[in-house]
Amino acid sequence: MIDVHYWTTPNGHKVTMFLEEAGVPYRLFAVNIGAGDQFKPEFLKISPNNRIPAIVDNEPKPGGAPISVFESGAILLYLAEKTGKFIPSDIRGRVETLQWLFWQMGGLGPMLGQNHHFGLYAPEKIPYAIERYVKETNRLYGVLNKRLADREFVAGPYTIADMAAYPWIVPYERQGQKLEDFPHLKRWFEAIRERPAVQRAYARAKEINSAPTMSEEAKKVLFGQTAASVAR
Ligand SMILES: N[C@@H](CCC(=O)N[C@@H](CS)C(=O)NCC(=O)O)C(=O)O
Repeated sequence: MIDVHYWTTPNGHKVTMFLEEAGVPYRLFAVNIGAGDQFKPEFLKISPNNRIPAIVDNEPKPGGAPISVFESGAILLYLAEKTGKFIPSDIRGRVETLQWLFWQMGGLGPMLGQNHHFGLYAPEKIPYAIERYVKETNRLYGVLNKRLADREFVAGPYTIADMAAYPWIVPYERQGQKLEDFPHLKRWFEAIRERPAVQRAYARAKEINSAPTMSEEAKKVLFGQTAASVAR
């Protein structure tokens, strides 16, 4: 049984997408990041960066004490290695998967996160910042579109690299993008959206929270964090 410390955001969906697809039993523990649950000492013990998601594997493969993992890319890789699923076992397929997983973790996620911040949440509308991240989002969508021109999924077969990227494309309209401009990405996006496991993962999210995470109260918790925020 895997314990998933989770909230209903793109990085949270990555983990439930994997677990649903692989048929691994799991329990969801809500960490309401808009209410400050990510600063609770028991959560910081397993996720010292005060971010969801984190998991605890109560039955690690070698036995022994439970293993906890934070960072969604590390979690996907851990689960793929544990189950032998959604990462090819040959070195070429593995490298394809890992480089696109890291591309998501280092590029697509952080840049689209800034797009959301400056476009939707920042108290001032700063044209330079909005334009910078809408354009960078557009560039990254272009990279993914090109990659998908001659293969079904990012690494060939469906892998953790697709699971990492998909939830970040879901809010494409709010990111100032049109899927019609990226036909291969659109085909990929629609194919993943139709997967029963993806639908189950997003349905689980609704059981935990159906309200938008962002509110004026949540902004006070989420923005302006400093070292003091995690020193409690
Ligand atoms: N690189 C991290 C990013 C995780 C992340 O940014 N999580 C957000 C929700 S999507 C969060 O927990 N935010 C809480 C906060 O900002 O205090 C990962 O991929 O796991």
